[in-house]
Amino acid sequence: MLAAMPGHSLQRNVPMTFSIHRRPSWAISENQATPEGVYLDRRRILQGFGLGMLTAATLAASAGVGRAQDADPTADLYPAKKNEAYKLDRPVTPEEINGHYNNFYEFGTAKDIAANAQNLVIRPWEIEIGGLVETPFTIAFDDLVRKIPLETRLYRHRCVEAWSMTVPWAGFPLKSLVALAKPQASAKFVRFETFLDPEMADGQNDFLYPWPYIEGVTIEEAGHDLAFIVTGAYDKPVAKQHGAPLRLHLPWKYGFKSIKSIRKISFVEERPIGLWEALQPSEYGFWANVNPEVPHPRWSQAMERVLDTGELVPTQLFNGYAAEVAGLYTGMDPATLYM
Ligand SMILES: Nc1nc2c(c(=O)[nH]1)N[C@H]1C(S)=C(S)[C@@H](COP(=O)(O)O)O[C@H]1N2
Ligand SMILES: [Mo]
Repeated sequence: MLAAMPGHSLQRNVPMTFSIHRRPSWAISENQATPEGVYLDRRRILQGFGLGMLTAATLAASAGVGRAQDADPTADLYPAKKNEAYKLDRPVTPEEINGHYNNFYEFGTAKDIAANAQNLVIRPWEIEIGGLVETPFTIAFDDLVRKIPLETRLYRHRCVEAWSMTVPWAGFPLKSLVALAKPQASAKFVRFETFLDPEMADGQNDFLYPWPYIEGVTIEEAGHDLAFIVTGAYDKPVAKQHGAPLRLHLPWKYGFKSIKSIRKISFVEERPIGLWEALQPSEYGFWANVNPEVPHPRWSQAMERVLDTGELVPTQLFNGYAAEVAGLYTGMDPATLYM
């Protein structure tokens, strides 16, 4: 049994009628949907995650939804050149698996929010960069994404709920964006904020959560080469359910730190308080560095369940990136680096 984030069961057996009802009116009909990434045995999804009521037709329909729109103006940037320095110890998770097993609470608290997330409007999309910088500015995503060369990196992702996936992300190091922002010497943290639009994202009408989604890292963490701004995945612009048009990925930290659909980046002196920390500080801390020996208050973090295969494997310190990132935390007790 997988663990779930606060107040929610995993809802593994929710019928997929949810996504059918939420299909936007412009969605193409099922027989037009020709998902290009159908390279997996669908029965594996059905069995592996107990989604017994999920039909192949429903899956194909929701996979096709994202392609019903106008062509993405950044599509020419993909595939981005692969950075061979980033290798995996396990296969890449099939696109359709992690494209249908998401945490994006703006679009609902279940894992099957992919269809509902197609309501996310990603153009125009501007990113506000401010706080302790030389000159605050706003930049259109379509301009930003052409300012910094894109690369493809294979990364591991470990959710605090004890499941993991591997993704071929494309994007650029966060440090390149920091350089563009020109922070002042007094900036100690970088604070990220997701959009706030309850009409577009119906999950934001759920007043249990302190919207908008916020996350933060230290300026040193932001300068680490592993900290990555994701703009693409699977050799095309990143899908809406994964946090289009741009999201963060910090592979050595629990997944909730990797904020999606970023609208605002601020350089600040005070440590930012993320949405999960604001909601439940005893369970979700600022550092959130993956550590098999520090249990979540309600479950063990010793093992993780690999998406697709369902295999249980040992969790690794810093999610396997200790050689790269441990130096960021010298002198700090690894056990306290969860909170
Ligand atoms: N804005 C926003 N960002 C978010 C979340 C969210 O609910 N809203 N969920 C987080 C969690 S808990 C995880 S595990 C990852 C999931 O990313 P994926 O759905 O692309 O696998 O996104 C993170 N970023
Ligand atoms: Mo997560």
